[in-house]
Formats: sequence, C-alpha cells, structure tokens
Amino acid sequence: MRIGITCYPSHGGSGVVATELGKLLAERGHHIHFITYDMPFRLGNFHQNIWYHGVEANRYAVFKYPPYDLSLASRMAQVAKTYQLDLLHVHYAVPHAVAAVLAKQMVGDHLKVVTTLHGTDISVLGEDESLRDIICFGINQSDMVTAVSDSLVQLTEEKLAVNKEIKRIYNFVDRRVFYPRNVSRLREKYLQADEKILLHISNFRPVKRLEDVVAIFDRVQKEVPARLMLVGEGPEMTKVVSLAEKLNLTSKIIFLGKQDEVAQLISLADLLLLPSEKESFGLVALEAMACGVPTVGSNAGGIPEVVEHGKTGFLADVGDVEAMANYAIELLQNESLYHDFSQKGLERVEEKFCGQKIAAEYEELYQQVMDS
Ligand code: GMT
Repeated sequence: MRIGITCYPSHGGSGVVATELGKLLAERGHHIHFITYDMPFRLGNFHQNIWYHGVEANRYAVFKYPPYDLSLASRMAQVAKTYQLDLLHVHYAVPHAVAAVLAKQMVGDHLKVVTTLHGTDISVLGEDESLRDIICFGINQSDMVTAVSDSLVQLTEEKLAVNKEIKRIYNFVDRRVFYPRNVSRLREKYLQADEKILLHISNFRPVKRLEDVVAIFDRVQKEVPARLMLVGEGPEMTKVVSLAEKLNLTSKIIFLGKQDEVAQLISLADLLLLPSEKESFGLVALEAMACGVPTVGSNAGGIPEVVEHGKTGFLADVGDVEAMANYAIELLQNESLYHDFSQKGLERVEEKFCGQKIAAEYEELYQQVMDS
C-alpha cells in the first residue's frame, strides 16, 4: 500500500509510535510517505520505501498566526495525488485529523483517512471549548479511528459526541532496539557498585508529576543507595531543580536533558518511575519492560493495560508517593521478586506488544478501510 503518515516529529510518544510504525511498514514492503513539518527524530538514516515531505507554513505579514493546518492539508493532498496514496494515517487528532479530512475532500473519496488518538489530544485538548467540536468532527469524518488503549477508547466516547467505532490498537516496541543490554561499563561511569538507578523519562509537562518523581526518589534513597536519572526537558524542570535543592538531593540526581537514543539508558536503570496524572498508554513503561526494567507508577489511564500491577510492576493511586516509594523499595531489596517481574515483563512484551504483531493489526485495518 502507499501510505501517508503525519505526526508530531519532535520528542513525544505519538511521534515515536508513528515513526516506528512507518519504519516497520516500509520493511514489510509498503511505500511510506511522512508528511510533517520536520524530519521525525526517530527516522534515522535512509530507508528503502520511505519518503519525507516537509510542510512549510506561510508567514506572510498579514497573518497573525501562520495557517499551518491549511498548508498541511494542501501538502497532504499534493503528496497523495503525486504518489497516488491509498490512505493517510494521521497520529494525534489536532490538527492532523482535520487536515487529512480536508485533503481527502481535495483529492477524492478514494483517499482514505485513518486517525490514531494518542491521549492528550483527547484528555487535555478535548476539554478545550475552542477545540472540542473540531476534534469530534475530525474523528467522525475519518474512515477509521484507533486509540492506543481501552482506557483512551472509553475516555473519547465519554467526552466527545463521536459516532465512529474506535478500535483499540496497542502501541508497540521494536525488540531489535529495546532489549536487556549489558551496560556494566557504562554503569561504572555513573554509579558506585552498590547503587541502584531510578529512571524517569518524559517531556516534563505537569501531567507527568515530576515533583512526585523526586518525592518517591527521596524516600527510596533513604533505604537503598540510589541515584535518580532524569531524561528529558520541559516546563516542570525548574520545579524539579528547586525541590531537589530543598531536599538536598542535587548530587544524587543525574540530569541528562533530551536524548534521542534511550534504549541504552533504559538498560542502565533498575526501575522506571511513571507517577503520571494522565497517561493514555505510557510508551516509556513498555520500552522499559522490553529492556527488563520494571515500572513503579500510577494507575492512571492506560498504564494498567501496559504494566500489570503485582506482576510486571507496581501501581498506586495518583499522588500516593508513599505507596510508590514502598513498592520501589520492596522491588529493589528483593532480588528474586525483581527477577520475576523483569522476566514476566519480557514475556508480556513478546506476547502483546511486539512490533510485527501490531504492524499486522494496522495492515488488517488498512485493508478493511480500503475494502469499505
Ligand atoms: O506523554 C506525552 O505527553 C506525549 C504524548 C504524545 O502525544 O506524544 O503521549 C501520549 O501518546 C503516547 C503514545 O501513544 C502515550 O504513550 C502517552 O501515554 C500519551 N500521553 C498522555 O496521555 C499524557
């Protein structure tokens, strides 16, 4: 098939999933055309069967806001015509679903639109009066709609007047990249032999509850020699820095900023912390699980569909840092429990979240939409 993919190309789960899916589909013989404002950061080097088409927003002085959404729709239509695309698969409802629907109107009904909802497009933007109706329109006008967890399907149906069936297709991980790596050399650079690493990776937005990450770490390091590794950047960084200073933890925190290649860093860790307030899936918990690293976090949104409480990680209510810290301590102090969680996590990835399985689910969905 000839498929156009639009996503946010910067760091963030939806862009990662869209890019990795495109790469897998290209390997499986499909022609994949990324239509985005920048090269997706996980795209890497040249791939056979992958094209990249940039989108430029016109910045004419009369515009207070450059009309990016229209430029995107127009570019989608242009690429669809030139390369005779069968469908546009857009990730994240705003503005991608609406732009794709417009492109379809420009090109003709034979161009199908598949929209994948990722989380904050519904849980945050779906609450915004100025966007709710147009998000709903984009969903209802798509030929097929998917969401990355049952929890997100349910939330979308509760929040928006959608008249489309939303199919759940889980996110996935490429196990050729995410697997337990031997990183003992790298560990020596960061740690004393008896120290454990607690890891948090995110965009440091308020929903990630960074202060909880520090509060959990504070409790854990009083019982177990440990360091906290923070990967990512964002609006909550200043709060993290001041809380770390207040708790006298700065020397125990390793700030790594934004990183493109996280598989190696995840393998360095003993535990992932994900105490988010909202999380439709929690891709990083899946990536950690594939590296044999259990997660301790919140039971928000789709996290329990990824991390099985008491089997591959531990979950507690949002904000219950005491419980999360106790769980973390329990796991770090009990070697056989840790090994069991780690092993069960690897099996769970293989069974439910491996890339080839999920790529096949998308292919089946594309076929259905083409036949409809
Ligand atoms: O986590 C973020 O804030 C980024 C956001 C995105 O759209 O890139 O992530 C959402 O999509 C990811 C991929 O499907 C999910 O794993 C995340 O759980 C989801 N984030 C939220 O729901 C907060």
